[in-house]
Amino acid sequence: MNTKSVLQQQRAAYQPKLPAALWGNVKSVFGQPTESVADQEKIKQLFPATYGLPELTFEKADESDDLRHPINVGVILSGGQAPGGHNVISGLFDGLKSIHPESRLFGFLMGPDGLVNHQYIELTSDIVDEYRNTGGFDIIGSGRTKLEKDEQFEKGRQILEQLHINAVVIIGGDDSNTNAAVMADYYKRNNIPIQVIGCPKTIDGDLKNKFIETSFGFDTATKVYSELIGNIERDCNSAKKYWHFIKLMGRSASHIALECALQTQPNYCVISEEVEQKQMALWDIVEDITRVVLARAEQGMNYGTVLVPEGLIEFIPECKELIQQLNELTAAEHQLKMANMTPDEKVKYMCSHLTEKNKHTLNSLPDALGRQLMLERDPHGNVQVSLIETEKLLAACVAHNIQLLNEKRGKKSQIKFNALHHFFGYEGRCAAPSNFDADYCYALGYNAAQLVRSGVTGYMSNVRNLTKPSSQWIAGGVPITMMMNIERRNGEDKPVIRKALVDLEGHPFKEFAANREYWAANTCYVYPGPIQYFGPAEVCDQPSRTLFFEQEA
Ligand code: FBP
Repeated sequence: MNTKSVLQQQRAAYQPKLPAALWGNVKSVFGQPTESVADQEKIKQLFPATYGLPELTFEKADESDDLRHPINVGVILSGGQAPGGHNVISGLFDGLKSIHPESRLFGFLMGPDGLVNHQYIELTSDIVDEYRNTGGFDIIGSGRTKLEKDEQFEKGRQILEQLHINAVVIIGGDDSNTNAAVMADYYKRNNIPIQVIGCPKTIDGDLKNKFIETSFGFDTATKVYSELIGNIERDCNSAKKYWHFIKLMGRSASHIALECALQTQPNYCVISEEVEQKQMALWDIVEDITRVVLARAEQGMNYGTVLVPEGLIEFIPECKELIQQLNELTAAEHQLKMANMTPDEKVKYMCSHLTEKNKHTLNSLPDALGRQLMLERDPHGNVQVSLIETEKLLAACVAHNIQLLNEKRGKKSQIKFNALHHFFGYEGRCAAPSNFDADYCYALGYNAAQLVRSGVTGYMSNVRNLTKPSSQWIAGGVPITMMMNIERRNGEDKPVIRKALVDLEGHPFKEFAANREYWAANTCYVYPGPIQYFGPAEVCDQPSRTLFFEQEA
């Protein structure tokens, strides 16, 4: 029996589009030297071999500008899955073969660990063809190990030299690309001829700046979530008896929630960045949602939809302060002291080091949430926000408010409030890439092959002008150090790629803010339906609303 769905079989034949500059012969055009976005002197010291490199743009060339020889490349998928990863790999594979048919591509297994532990496979055309235009990272698997230590780079070097690999392409988010830059600088300053190239991946949409217009996967994931939200809104509007609290992935920034709100017009959407700017406490958010619930109840609408960004807790000022102090306790000296403690002893130790204010905040949170903040971190030291049930917390607090009101109201004027909860995250991360992500990812991979050919290191593959037809997309590379600043991580100052949060002065947020009161008071749900892969361009090839408002409005 065939294990592929009919759609999968048809979709395998889709030929992703490329920017015109990458068709045929390509020439490299270098721009001016660059500076990091902040903390220039410190970043320069930390990246002595790769700081200040010039931007690079590819242009169509009449003739090949160099001798063509086979290139061997290793590829790593790093961090959370994002739709389109397989197309980055197929684009990279095709790009390398277009440079020389004897070029070879090796995939390191289960993320950075594969490089360090020498676990790899050669990606041949038989393997790559199986995965074209499919979702997931299962072609080689992914992992979250931090690649940052000299010993790891040296262990990687052994296998890279053994396989005669000229370059490593790391497909990852801001943390993984930061590490790509660290590795690039290490090899370059030690005269080790291995290039390192990054590719901007994350459904969270927070790896973007002047040069990286969007990270791949955001488009598809938000389309999947918006379809599901639209379905819930229709159910909600049919039964008219539930308030749906829907948490959406996005570890830090609220781009996913904002994009889904623009696509589906819910009755309420929390934007974490606004919570922080307005210095709202948890109960301020609860009061505001309660206000909307009551206003709708007045109109006889005891139902609605509320979108909650996953990262909210870290933006509520009092929680942020608490998390910042807990982060300091992840520093080495404290870790050493806590090494042999039981979880309960660790909690006690941490509490004894908190300020009175932070102790008070911790005590005001549900127990389970407090323990999660203290104990559960990913390898990059981030709070594991996808485990925190903020949607349930908010719904329970609103229910509490309504109960207090109902106690004061007569039996006949009771407000009905029944909440249901949902969390959408993993549902969207491995979806088959939309046409936008299929094309964008293929172009990023193909372009990465050109970056390797041009001999650069410490660059991120960059394809821009994305709201225009793909033939007009601009391809090139951005030095990764250019996107960096110094931030406090695990109790230490570290160079990291600056995360792009929702810009409250930007067009996407302004569009939302101009409409949200109307969407709250009325029921104007939009039902986007499932991603379409075949059909007219206005149905199949539309970029996200965020990208549209950022680039076109
Ligand atoms: P990346 O930043 O690695 O792309 O991952 C993002 C993300 O999907 C977040 O939205 C989410 O908080 C997190 O990964 C979940 O991590 P895990 O896959 O380890 O559960």
